[in-house]
Amino acid sequence: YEAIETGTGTSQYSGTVPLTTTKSGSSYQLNDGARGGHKTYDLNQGTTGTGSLYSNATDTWAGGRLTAGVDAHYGAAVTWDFYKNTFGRNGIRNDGKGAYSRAHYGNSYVNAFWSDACFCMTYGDGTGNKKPLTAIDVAGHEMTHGVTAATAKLIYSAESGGLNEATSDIFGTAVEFSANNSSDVGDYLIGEKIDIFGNGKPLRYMDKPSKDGNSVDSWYSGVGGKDVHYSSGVANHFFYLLSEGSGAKTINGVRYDSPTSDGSKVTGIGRDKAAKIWYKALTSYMTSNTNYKAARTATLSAAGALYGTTSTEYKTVGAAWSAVNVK
Ligand code: ASN
Ligand code: ZN
Ligand code: CA
Repeated sequence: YEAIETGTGTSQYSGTVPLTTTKSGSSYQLNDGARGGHKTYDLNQGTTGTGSLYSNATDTWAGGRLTAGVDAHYGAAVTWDFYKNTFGRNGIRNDGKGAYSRAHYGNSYVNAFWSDACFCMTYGDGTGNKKPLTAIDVAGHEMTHGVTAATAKLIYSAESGGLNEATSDIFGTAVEFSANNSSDVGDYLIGEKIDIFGNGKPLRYMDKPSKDGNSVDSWYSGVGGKDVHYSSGVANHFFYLLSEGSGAKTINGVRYDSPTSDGSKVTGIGRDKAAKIWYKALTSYMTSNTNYKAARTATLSAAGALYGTTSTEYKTVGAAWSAVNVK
């Protein structure tokens, strides 16, 4: 007999978090029976297979190799809850089945990735094995690649690849806000907790993507030739403008200043509505070859279906795309 339990974990980035676990015999496992049986494994620096399912004598998870497992298990739970509570989506493939997560991949591996082949999430430990890439926005980003693969299937190159990446940044960010975690608060920065550069700077900025030195703030002919993590800037910027509007703004203590490519002013409709529009576009209107111009059409169709074509929401979608030069 296995019972669903609620344990407590000490995470690396999110403070003390609740964990849904399973009691099996006299020990506990990171096996989430409330979210499709999502399990978290310790790869123990390996790079293949599943390593070992995290288990512990008590339901209090803290210290050593457990830490990255705590973040990974929690990140999968808040991502599941975001999709369920916000869109009624029942897991990554909307079939009620949990994926699984693998922590401690490789040695000083500075990346995290989703794989459709294993239907699983994998996290490296970062530089010197000290900064696992297990923060909430990274977990939400990676698992969203699974959602995109199950829906629009945006091809991971050229403009559709930028849209694929942006979809992961958009919902990774939405997961981070929805988790409402006081140690890892919501922001429009990507990877601000994992310190990949070692200087405290985030990987990406949605209010002004060019702040990272590589991403683009607005569309131009040939933008699809950029790495997908940089061409994504057009859509990340669109999403920020649609949510929060142009100009300066402070949210959860972070200062943003979002420009427009044509000097126009955009008034945001809020991130919840913006996320609903993007999700509807992703799941109803985008296809594998959708490019930026087609994304404009897809999100307008989504806003029209959700709010009507004479709504402020519909008009702001058009204004926000125009502000990133997608006309
Ligand atoms: N962490 C990266 C990403 O999700 C892995 C990759 O380059 N696909 O974008
Ligand atoms: Zn990605
Ligand atoms: Ca973030």
